[in-house]
Amino acid sequence: SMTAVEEKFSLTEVLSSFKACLEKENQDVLMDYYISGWKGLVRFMNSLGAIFSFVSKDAVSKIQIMEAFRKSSSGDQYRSLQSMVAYELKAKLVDLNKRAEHSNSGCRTILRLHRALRWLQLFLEKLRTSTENSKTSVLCTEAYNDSLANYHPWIIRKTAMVSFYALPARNTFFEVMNVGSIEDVVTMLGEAMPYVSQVYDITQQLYAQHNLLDLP
Ligand code: 1PW
Repeated sequence: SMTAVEEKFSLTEVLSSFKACLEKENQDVLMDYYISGWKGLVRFMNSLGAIFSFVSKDAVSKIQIMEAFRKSSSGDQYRSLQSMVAYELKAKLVDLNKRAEHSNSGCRTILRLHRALRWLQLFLEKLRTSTENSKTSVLCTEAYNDSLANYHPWIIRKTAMVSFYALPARNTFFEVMNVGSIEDVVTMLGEAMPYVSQVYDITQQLYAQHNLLDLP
């Protein structure tokens, strides 16, 4: 349950939010679970050390933007990513070419989280298939360069790289996940990651379909 995520951190529960995200009938991505999954990822990042909080701060502010939409009078429109896209586009609440009066639309905010989710996906997959001698900083940097780095200006890339060097070793990483032995983590990731991938793929398709992948 969502309360359990608040009380005791375990990456298993975080990743299960992404499983709960997908509505059975129509594959809509449910906002509340998406947000709850992200909150768990932030706790995960924060438990990796203070240096990494630079990375989580931006995710936190974006989560807050989405929670505010959800609590607003138009909250029902933000029930799923699909309903959000339909609503914001119809009501012209999205800055399409240049940030202006709708600088923090739900669409552009979720796009940033969506791109970051790709990083997480690549990184956890690398971690899952890593060996004892693998360096987390290298795995994280590779995942970053293949995803988010393409959207970040030089100064952010530089800061991100520096904070990756401060990442704990592979063993600590597996412990922080709070899942069990390394074999348990590997099994759990093997089972859970397909759900994260599915959420990623459906979101990517939704954004591509509406030409929203380059929102400023
Ligand atoms: C080990 C777990 C890794 C999970 C990574 C997920 C979080 C990644 C957040 C990176 C944030 C770096 C600093 C912020 C940069 C923002 O400028 C940028 N945000 C993101 C999420 O890429 C773009 O947002 P903006 O400036 O257009 O509002």
